[in-house]
Amino acid sequence: MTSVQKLSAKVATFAAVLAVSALSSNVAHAASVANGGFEAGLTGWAVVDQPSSSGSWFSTGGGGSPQSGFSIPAPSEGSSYAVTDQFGPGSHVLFQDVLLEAGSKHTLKFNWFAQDTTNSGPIDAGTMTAFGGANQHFRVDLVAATFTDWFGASSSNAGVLANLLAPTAQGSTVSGFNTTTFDLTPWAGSTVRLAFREVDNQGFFQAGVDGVAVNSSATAVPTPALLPGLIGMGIAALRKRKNEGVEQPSEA
Ligand SMILES: [Ca+2]
Repeated sequence: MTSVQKLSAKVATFAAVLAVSALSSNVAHAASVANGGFEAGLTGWAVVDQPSSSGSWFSTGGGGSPQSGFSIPAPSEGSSYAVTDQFGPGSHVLFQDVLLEAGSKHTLKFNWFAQDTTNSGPIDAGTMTAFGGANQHFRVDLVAATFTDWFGASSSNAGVLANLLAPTAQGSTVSGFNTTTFDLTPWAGSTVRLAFREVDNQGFFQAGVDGVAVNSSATAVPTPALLPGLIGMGIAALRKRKNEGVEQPSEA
């Protein structure tokens, strides 16, 4: 093996190690959702109920809703999930902040249902307040980690970075979960607040959430297309050193 060949092999090895280490660091720091399957109740999640609301978000195993007793689906995975329930008008938020590592691709996935026992379809007053006109729907938003204006009278979209699920209401009785995926890569390098928002003032409404997860993968790994360039740079460096007489060929 000539010196040029040896150096080429070293450069190729270095590039391979670089690729592997980039993958490893990504796995170690990938975005993760705490208790995304709600198997530990609502641990890791924050709940905010609009003042004067009836009801809240609850942990459930399915069967009958926690307060009003309406039939609700079995969990989409594991043995429990999060659901809203109530005895009267209210607005409820379930949220968690998620750190999205820079240099990675992030795909959010979550399972949901939106059981409106009034069968009236989504009614959107344009805000998430339960006390400003007919309002009966479920929506999912991405907001900044500093966002707190959940029930503002101006607009449901105020401060929203992205609407992940438009105002929705299914009929009754819902038999299972829907699945939504969303690309969070544009927010890589920041912490975002993932918010499940339900409002009702027309009748009983059960919004369910389960299986919330972010799948992260590396985007900054050196690709095979870069390797010839790296090897070429190594060969050029060796030739320069040889011309300067710093290093003699080890084999004739
Ligand atoms: Ca679960």
